[in-house]
Amino acid sequence: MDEATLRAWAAQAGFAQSALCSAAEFAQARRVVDGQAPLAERRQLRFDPCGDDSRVKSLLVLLRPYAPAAPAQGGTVFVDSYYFASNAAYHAARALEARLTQAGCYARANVPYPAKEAAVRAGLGVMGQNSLLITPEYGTRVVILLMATDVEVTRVDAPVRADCLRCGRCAAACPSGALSAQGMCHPERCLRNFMMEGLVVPEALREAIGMRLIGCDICQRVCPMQPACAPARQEALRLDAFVTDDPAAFSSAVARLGEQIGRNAARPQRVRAQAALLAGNSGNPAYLPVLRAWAQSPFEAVREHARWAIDRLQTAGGA
Ligand code: B12
Ligand code: SF4
Ligand code: SF4
Repeated sequence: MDEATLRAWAAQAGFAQSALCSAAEFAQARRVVDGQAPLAERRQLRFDPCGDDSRVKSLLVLLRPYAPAAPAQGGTVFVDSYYFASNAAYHAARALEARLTQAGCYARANVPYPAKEAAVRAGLGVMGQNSLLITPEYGTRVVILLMATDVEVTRVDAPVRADCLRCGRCAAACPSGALSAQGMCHPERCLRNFMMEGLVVPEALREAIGMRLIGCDICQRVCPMQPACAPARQEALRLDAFVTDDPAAFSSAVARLGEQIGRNAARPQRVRAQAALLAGNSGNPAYLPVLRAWAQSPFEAVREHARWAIDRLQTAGGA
């Protein structure tokens, strides 16, 4: 298969843009910036596609753009639209992998290499100070998926027109100071790193999480490189659906969330732990009875977050 056909099939699978980067060159690009090596290990990212499988000649970089999510209001929670798009993109990449395999190509979807690096090398955009890929057409709001293939890179494209103004608005807007002037995101300070991960969230970050169930897009929202775009039309999720003592209602809310953002992301105790934090930030004392039951949970993150939420709601004048 040639590169042009491969990219045409990627478009048919629902990816707005795609491009190849050489797998051999990619391996040479390993950079360890701001002490990120332990992070890469923790996430099990790999850096040597050809070493991992000698059939691999290129990484196909697939971009799926998405519109920003509307902010949470009136009892709803924030789920960044990245997670809806990411779930859809994952399945689209699997379908493309099956089609390519059937056509006799080597293709392995959703491979664990640094996606931004691959996208920059494939000529799809540039790295921004917000530590994200900025593309000319969609700004930073793209899901990047990688597929290892045996297709040779032949294309030589014009250089990308995207830019980062180095205006510093992203770093200034980040509520937890996670972005460095060099453009690295420090995971130990990024709110997203603690959302629905099943971890006890450091106390200093709990209030800043606000009503975010999963995802934070503050450093993207303020970026002048984003194109004008209407908010995504997505189902508004209510906090009440998760902060409930009815096990069937909770399971059905989690199952629905799992269909939308992927079951791996929406695991029941993780959702409950995050919902407990959001209840604490809601200012709504109606959640206190459920939180008192959750404060006895055998799951540490649920228990700790529920206790914190109870304190917060009671201090604010709840019963
Ligand atoms: C771990 C991870 C996180 C962690 C840590 C973030 C981080 N900066 O490392 C946490 C949980 C905090 C996180 C948060 C988010 N993430 Co994240 N994350 C990842 C993941 C799984 C791995 C990243 C990683 O560990 N890389 C390891 C380090 C060593 O590599 P790196 O950070 O990519 O840096 C390399 C290159 O960028 C390069 N590099 C660094 N600086 C520069 C500068 C230049 C000029 C160049 C050329 C190269 C370069 O060198 C590094 C080494 O090779 C990737 C998916 C993937 N497979 O890559 C998604 C990914 C980066 N995340 C993504 C998203 C959308 C987010 C969030 C917006 C989610 C949200 N809505 O809350 C936030 C944004 C936070 C932010 N501002 O960065 C998208 C980014 C899309 C984009 N436009 O760039 C990715 C690619 C997921 C995807 N499949 O689309 N994420
Ligand atoms: S807000 Fe400014 S500095 Fe940050 S990524 Fe966007 S253009 Fe670059
Ligand atoms: S995602 Fe939120 S917490 Fe993380 S760097 Fe961006 S603004 Fe900061």
